[in-house]
Amino acid sequence: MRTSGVLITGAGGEIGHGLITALAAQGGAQIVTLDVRPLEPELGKLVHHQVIGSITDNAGLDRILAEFEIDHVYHLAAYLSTRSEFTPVTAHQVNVEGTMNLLEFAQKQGESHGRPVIFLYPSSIAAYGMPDLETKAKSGRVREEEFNYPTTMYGCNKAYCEQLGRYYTRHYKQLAADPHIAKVDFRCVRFPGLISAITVPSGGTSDYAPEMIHAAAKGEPYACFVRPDTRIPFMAMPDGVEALLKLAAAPRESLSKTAYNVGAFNPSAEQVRDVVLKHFPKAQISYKVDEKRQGIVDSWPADVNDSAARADWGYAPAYDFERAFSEYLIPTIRQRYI
Ligand code: AKB
Repeated sequence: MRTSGVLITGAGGEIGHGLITALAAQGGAQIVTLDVRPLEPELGKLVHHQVIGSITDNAGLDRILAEFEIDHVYHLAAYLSTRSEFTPVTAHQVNVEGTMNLLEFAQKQGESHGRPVIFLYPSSIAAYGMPDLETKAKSGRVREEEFNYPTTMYGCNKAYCEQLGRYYTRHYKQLAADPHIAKVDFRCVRFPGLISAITVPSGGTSDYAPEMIHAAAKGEPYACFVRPDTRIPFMAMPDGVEALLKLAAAPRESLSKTAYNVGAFNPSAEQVRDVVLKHFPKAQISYKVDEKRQGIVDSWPADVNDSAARADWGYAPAYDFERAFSEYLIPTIRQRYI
């Protein structure tokens, strides 16, 4: 039986950790990774082949094209929102030109082995832009078609790449004689803030919640950079990984959208602080608001309507706010820093 090849970019990142572990446990896939750094040894053991390189440089992708038959691409590599604001041009090169390279790679793979290549893309709530706090409070659970006016370079990159993916899947080279020329089957979720018990985030703006938890577990004081009433949706990492795997496995004909909202829980920063203090009573968690980063988070929705994901491919998060902390985050993080 032919082993299906899976390519994961940004494999050493937060989602990559959980995805590699889950795919290796599932078995039946030859995991090939592309990242600028070697994977941690424990993670490296679970993959078939590592390519060290950047998605902005096609050399690594050409090598993978020549050596492996890839049926699934999980394109995780990206600069996150805060980091992208400090280097917007580099963010565009990595987030957009890098994604173009991967879409072209997937198209060429499909042309060479003749099968569609399923392309999973983690977009973000950053693709939204709420005009003001009043509208944010009134709008509640936003739908995919609403408030698509991102205010950050990262958000613009994600929104544009969603459109690129839709082009490669539905309109690629539409003037060509061959009607079956498109080989990319692009599928995308707009992730909320993801919280992992295994890794600490870097370069994002939803990082205040995971940073607060990890600091408390380490016994370090933490100054939260957003106001206590700040509210955006979050999700436990295992649900994020499960969402990608479930969307990848869904029959193409059941998908009515290119990009899907996926929600789980949306506590205020104060509610996160309260649950952290419940588990780490000695934790010193204060507030030192960074008005500019606050502005970014205020432009993101308070919650998302994910009824389409639930209807089309059975998305159903296992962790609500309570369970995410009591059964996943706190026990695992506590273990990590003992
Ligand atoms: C970020 O904060 O940049 C990311 C995101 C919400 O997409 N975690």
